[in-house]
Amino acid sequence: MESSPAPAPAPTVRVEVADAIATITLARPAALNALTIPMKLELRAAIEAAAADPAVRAIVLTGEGRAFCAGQDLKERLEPDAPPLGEELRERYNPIVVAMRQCWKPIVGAINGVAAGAGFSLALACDLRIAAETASFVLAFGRIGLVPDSGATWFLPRLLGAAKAAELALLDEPLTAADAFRLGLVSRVVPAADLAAEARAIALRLAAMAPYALAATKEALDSAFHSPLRHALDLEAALQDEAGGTADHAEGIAAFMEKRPPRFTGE
Ligand code: T3D
Repeated sequence: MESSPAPAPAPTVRVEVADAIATITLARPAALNALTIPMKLELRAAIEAAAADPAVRAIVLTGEGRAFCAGQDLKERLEPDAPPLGEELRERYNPIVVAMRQCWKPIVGAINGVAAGAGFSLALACDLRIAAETASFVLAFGRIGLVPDSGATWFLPRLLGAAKAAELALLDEPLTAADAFRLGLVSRVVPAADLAAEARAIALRLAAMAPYALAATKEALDSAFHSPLRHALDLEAALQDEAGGTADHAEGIAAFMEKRPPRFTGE
């Protein structure tokens, strides 16, 4: 008698698309959404699919349960066939970060709980971050004899300045949500019960804006991180040429003249 095929493993990343927003939820709550290899592949695929989906104009990244993401699943690392760390970064972590930064749609991190290790890095790779009062952030790499990765050493000095970045990275100092707000790492802190609604409200605002202008703004901000003023000015001018040629720009002007809200279509 033929045996029936093994059931497919449960997805560890959930995606819901509604009202032009893709909500991507890390969904291994019993392990604080620690990242396994299949989960990393699912997360990258989810981001790339949302980036390519014409029905999506903004993305929310969040976690299920009491954590945002506890970083690498340390139990998986103990498995005998665990790949070398550098390979894991090059082949699975780094492509997620690149997909998030190359995605031309804005990504709102709804940080619902602890963001540790590469989970902190994922939060940093979002365009905007809002946090529940119960959220916290810790690099945690030093505690296990590792180097902050998945973009943490790139994002943190740029977002917080060199001194604070060094304190977090070298001392593994944890941050509460209130600390993160004070440092400018998150845009707002809300009661945990309000986080999903607040993230949705921000994503809805973004989804109603002119998509090309948002994409070009994201590109200009990223580029400015590492380019001289002269280059930033040139890039702004080139992107503005493009934005100025869109139907959405014409619609924005028309709406202003007619004293009504604009209806941006992405054209
Ligand atoms: O491939 C590579 O390794 C290279 C890439 C590395 C990137 C990285 O992310 S390295 C950093 C990895 N992450 C960590 O070191 C964080 C480890 N976790 C913690 O420090 C703490 O769990 C937290 C600060 C995140 C939360 O603490 P707490 O007290 O709220 O929860 P807990 O009791 O420690 O954890 C609850 C459960 O989640 C527990 O499982 P159990 O005992 O109830 O069955 C714990 O084992 C599990 N868990 C938490 N973090 C991880 C994890 N399981 C696997 N991997 C984890 N990272």
